Amino acid sequence: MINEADLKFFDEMGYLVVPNVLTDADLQLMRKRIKDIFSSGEYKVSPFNTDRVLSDVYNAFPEFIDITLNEKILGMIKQVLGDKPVLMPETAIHHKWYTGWHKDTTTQEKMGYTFHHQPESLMIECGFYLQDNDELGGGLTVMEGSHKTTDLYTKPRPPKSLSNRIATKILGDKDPLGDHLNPNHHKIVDIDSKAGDMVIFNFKTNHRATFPRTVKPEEVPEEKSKIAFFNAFSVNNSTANEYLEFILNRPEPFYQNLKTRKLNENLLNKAKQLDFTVI
Ligand SMILES: O=C(O)CCC(=O)C(=O)O
Repeated sequence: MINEADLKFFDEMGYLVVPNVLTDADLQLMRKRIKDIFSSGEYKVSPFNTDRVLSDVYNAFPEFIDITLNEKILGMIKQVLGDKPVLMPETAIHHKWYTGWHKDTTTQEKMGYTFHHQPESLMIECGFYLQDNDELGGGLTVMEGSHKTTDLYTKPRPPKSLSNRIATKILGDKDPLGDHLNPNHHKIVDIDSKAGDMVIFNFKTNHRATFPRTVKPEEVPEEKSKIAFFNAFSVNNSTANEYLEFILNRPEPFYQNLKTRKLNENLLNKAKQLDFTVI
């Protein structure tokens, strides 16, 4: 479970790792099933999926409901967000997919939404990485405390300074001095998560996928290939509906399924059983 010190850490740093949340059996089952979904082409069950990202996971693959939404997991989500947290319709699986630096509020900020700046607004991603995060990547990299600083990713990147260009040449593009990426000089951390840990992060935390350091992404061996399962939750106040309105207006293909989406019966039952909200 999460203790007071964990909650304080989450509040200050904008992320938290809870070790050993998935059982070994569930972890192996999820890895195998997800690899099968991609290798067999079953991911094409929804036209909104790609061979890298599955959206609206619970509707197409309800077998993941019991594993990723159980009493222990919801108990911890409630410790962070309070009673009746809202599961947003954004459950996703990333497969060999690596994102660059962003906040999960960057797009809404760019589109002119401001509800995430309200003091009572809080949304989190709850991720399960199905491999250790190590030199082959496979987890999350964050800027500690960046949920408290302005979103710089809404603006086009300024040209790199001379010192940054030199550092990049020497060190490669590995956040060296990062004057355009990290002007607030947050500490950058590759989160030391192990397969089956739960990684929680604030939507406003600057983050990206941890890239493999020793090989190219396409050279990561299959047994270590990156698979991550994400649930987005909101505190139970107007944030959830405002966020829903925002994603309903997002133009990307990934979000078009929301317009005709029906809530899955198993998911509704699970929400009733564990006292959380689905919209
Ligand atoms: O795939 C990852 O590790 C990063 C996930 C991410 O950027 C996101 O869920 O917003």
